[in-house]
Amino acid sequence: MRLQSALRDVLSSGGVATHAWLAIPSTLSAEAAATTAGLTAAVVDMQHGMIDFSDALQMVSALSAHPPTPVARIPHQWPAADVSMIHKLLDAGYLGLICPLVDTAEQARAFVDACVYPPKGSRSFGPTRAGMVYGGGEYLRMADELIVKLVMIETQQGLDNLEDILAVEGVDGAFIGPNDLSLALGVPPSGAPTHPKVVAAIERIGRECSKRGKVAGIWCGETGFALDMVKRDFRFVTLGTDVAAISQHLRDSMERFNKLSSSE
Ligand code: 3PY
Ligand code: MG
Repeated sequence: MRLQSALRDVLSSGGVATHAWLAIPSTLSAEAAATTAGLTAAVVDMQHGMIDFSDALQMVSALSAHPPTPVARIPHQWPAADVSMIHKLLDAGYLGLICPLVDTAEQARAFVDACVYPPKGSRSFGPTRAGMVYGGGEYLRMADELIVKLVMIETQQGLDNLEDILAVEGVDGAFIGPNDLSLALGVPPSGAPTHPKVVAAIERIGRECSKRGKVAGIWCGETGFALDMVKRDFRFVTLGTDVAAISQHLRDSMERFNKLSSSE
């Protein structure tokens, strides 16, 4: 398996990276996402997804056979964040990590530090699966640069400290959680917010990222919203989630079934 990251390639070239969001602990749904042509990444959500480390390990094994880059959202924010979980996810072969609810530059620094080998960081060496599947020496040489590190801005404190957080070396960009951000601003949670306060915060985060050449990303609950965000220079957007895909498909089928059967 060649050590390469579609996500790093797309982000470095200034392109738009689309991703699937996975909350179901399943290699099969991971493969359904990973075989979708054109998708840049698949994110395994260990914060709100029903996924623990042993599921995440099976899922990265399934994902890494396909072009989209395997990314994980770690389960806990700082100070509860478990550095050894970060090490294990990277050792398992994840090539991107997302840290939820980042409030301060110190937290962003601690996150990056855990993702990067000495002398720049303090990641412990032992890439048990990553070294094996991505080719040992090549992995050690490339890992720090290739692994995408995104911090989530979704709290009032994160907004207050935005500039300092984005200034942390090694942070590739900000990923917005629109639901938590809405709640933080006193607005009902939404995966496609329209409230002016939330829209203004999203625009500010986008602007501050662009100024510094960092990536702005956002979790999107609707495709139209994702496209709208791309038009505003957001470059890491959600195209769909496994749970919503199943629910939506069944709702559509039920509606069609009921319509067809009542017209007979
Ligand atoms: C949010 O909207 O708060 C998220 O973290 C998306 O999962
Ligand atoms: Mg959130």
